[in-house]
Order: sequence, then C-alpha cells, then structure tokens
Amino acid sequence: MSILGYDALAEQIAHRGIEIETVKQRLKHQHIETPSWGYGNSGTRFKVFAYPGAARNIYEKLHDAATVHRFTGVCPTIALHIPWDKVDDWNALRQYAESLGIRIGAINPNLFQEDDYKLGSLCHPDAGVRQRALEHIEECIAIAQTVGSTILSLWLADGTNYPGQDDFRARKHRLQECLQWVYQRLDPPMRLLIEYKFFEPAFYHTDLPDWGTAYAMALRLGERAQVLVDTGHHPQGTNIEQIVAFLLDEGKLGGFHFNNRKYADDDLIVGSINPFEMFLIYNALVSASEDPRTRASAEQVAYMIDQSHNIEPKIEAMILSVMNIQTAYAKALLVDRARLRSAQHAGEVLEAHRVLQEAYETDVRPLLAQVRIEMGLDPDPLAAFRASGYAEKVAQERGVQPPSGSGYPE
Ligand code: RM4
Ligand code: MN
Ligand code: MN
Repeated sequence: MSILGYDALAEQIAHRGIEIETVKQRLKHQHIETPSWGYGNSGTRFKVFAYPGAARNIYEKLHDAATVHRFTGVCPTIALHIPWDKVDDWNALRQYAESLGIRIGAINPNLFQEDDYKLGSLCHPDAGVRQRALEHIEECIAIAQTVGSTILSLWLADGTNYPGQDDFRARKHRLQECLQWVYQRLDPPMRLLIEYKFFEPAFYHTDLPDWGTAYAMALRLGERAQVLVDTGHHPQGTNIEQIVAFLLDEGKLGGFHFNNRKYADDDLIVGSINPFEMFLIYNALVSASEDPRTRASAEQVAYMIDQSHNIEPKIEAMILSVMNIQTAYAKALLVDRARLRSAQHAGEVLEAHRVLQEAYETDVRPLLAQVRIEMGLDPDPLAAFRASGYAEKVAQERGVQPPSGSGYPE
C-alpha cells in the first residue's frame, strides 16, 4: 500500500533518471537540529506575549524538542544557549536528553546580555572584558565536552553605533587574538562555527558583518573553524545559495541557522516567506554532495534552526519549519542533474533554468508522506501533533509563564 499520488510521482522521478529509493534513503537520514530558545517565550523588543505551555526551563525544552523528533523523525538533537540553559549537573542533563531519545547539539555562548558587553565582547576595547568573554566561552567548551557536543557556535553582537566610536583595525586584531585563544582550546573533533550578521544590535558596523569576514577569520584559525550561515543575516537581495556553493567548495561551510524573514532578522518559520530561496540553497547542497570533489565537505554540514516564535504556537512552528526544510531538500533531490549539466554546457539558458523550475514545481507531498510512513511516522506530523493533545497537556501542566521584559530569556 502506498500513499495516493506516490506511484505517479515515482514514475515521473524515474523519467528524470533518478533512483527513488536513494532519494527516500537520503530523506530518512536528514538531520535538523532545533534550538532550545525556540521553545520558550520570546518576542520583539516591543512585547513578549506569554504562550500557554511554553517551556519554562531546559528540561521542558528538551521534552518539547523530543516531541518534535517523535513526530518528524529527523530532529534528534537540540542546540543550547548558555547561560539561558545552564544547569548544575550537565551529566544529568545529558542523560535526561538520552532518556527522551535525543542528544545535545551545538553549544551557543551568550556574549551579549551582560552589562560588561555594552561596547562588545571579543572586540571590546578593555582587555578585562575580553578576558571575561573568553572565560565564558571556555566554560561553554567544557559544557560541550561533558554533554558530548562537537560544535561551538559563536555569534557576536559586537559592533559600533557611530562612526569614530572605535577603530575597525584595532577591533579586528582583538577579534583575531581572541578567536585564536578559543581555537587553541578546541580539541578534535570539536568545531568552531563563526556566525556573521551585518547589523543589529549594533547599527553602524558589526565586527563580523558578512560571510567573507567570517571566512577570513576561519581561514586563519584552521581546518576546524568554519562559517555558519544564518539565512536571516544578510542584506536584502543577497544571493545566499552562491555563498553556500562557494563555502562548500572551500570546505568552509560549517552549518546553517535556518529561519525566514521579510525585512530584517525576523526569525520567522523557515520557508514561510521565500520557499524558492530554500530550494536553491538545498540545490547547492545536493549538487555539492553529488560531486566527488565536494562530497565530504557537504556531508559535515550541520543543519540547525534558529527561530524565535512571537505569536505562533512554538512546537507547531518548529514542526512546520522542519517540514518546509524537508520539502526544500526533497525538491532539490529531484533536480535532473544530467540534463541540467548538458543544458549548462550547451549554453541553453532557459532549458537549464527550466530543469530547476521543474524540480521546484514538483509536488513532493506524496513522496514525503511515503517516507514518513516507511519511518513508522504519521504522514502529516503537524496534524498528528495537534491530535496528540500534547499542547493542551503542557498548557495545563506548565500554565502561563510571565515572560521576561526583553525579547529573550534573562
Ligand atoms: C542572534 C543569532 C544567534 C542566536 C541569537 C539568539 O541573532 O542569530 O545565532 O544565538 O540571535
Ligand atoms: Mn543565528
Ligand atoms: Mn536571527
């Protein structure tokens, strides 16, 4: 018995010379990490609306993340943010995660919520503040080692608000020195992922504004320093798939923070505003994974969601994001690459374009439904989650937690 529409789709896929069993295998092995901070209350700088049942602590966040994994089957890890998720006993937390069938993923140090960080953290003019930031990172490395995580994910809020406020080159040197210090403390296989963002909270300049700057830093450090691409962190119109292709080719794409935006760093549900962009990003990834020269580079990419849900149900938002990522990946796997290459070589501009369009326009819902059934899951994770009563149950147990004043936990 197969899902309605699956057989017709399988036939269509075979016509493209694509092996459907391989496609299904790859979809079953997809791994998307969800962020602990996506399960708690969060909001904008104007208001944080308390959500009934929103996770109140890291144990509840792990429970919610495990629930997302239970319904999607592809989210076995959760990223932590320190000190938001700080506990006394990291071994116990690790065991609790494992008892729920998940693991702890990337560790994210928080270098923006202390009074000391007003002028920056690793780029701060005062060496004492820089040292304090480094000690926090060192603590995060120790946490990562205890919980069995191999990724230290670094995002800096560093920057200035006014021309002349500080010296660009001096800040660059402070950053280099600090990153060097951090990198020396990372034992294999741990990787340092460097995230960039061109504005906010600093508005005149940020010290790691773009992928090129993060890449230059990573290059100086060594092989286990790589770039993290957060899809919300670029100026409007930036060609993210080109950045992805370039970094993959250089072995420097460490991972993603997926989210979607309309205007700024909106952290909306992945694929909600621009699903075509997600498809093109996955197209770059699949293309690299099918090329022997870049296969290894593509295989070590970490896929993480970085979202904050302001008005929507948090767990549903996470499940929907995961489903949209699966859709983008499935469509990218259906690109007829042989036909694409020959059209590209022949200079057939629109034929090449149409090969991509054809894959993008393919309705992959029957394929994903079939994959989920074969994984022992419900073909519609969102509907299954709603029907499970989990949201009502936690709303009852956890109640409405008064949120913190800022957009993030305190
Ligand atoms: C930042 C950045 C980081 C995330 C914080 C919460 O904008 O995207 O990755 O850790 O938000
Ligand atoms: Mn991010
Ligand atoms: Mn963001």
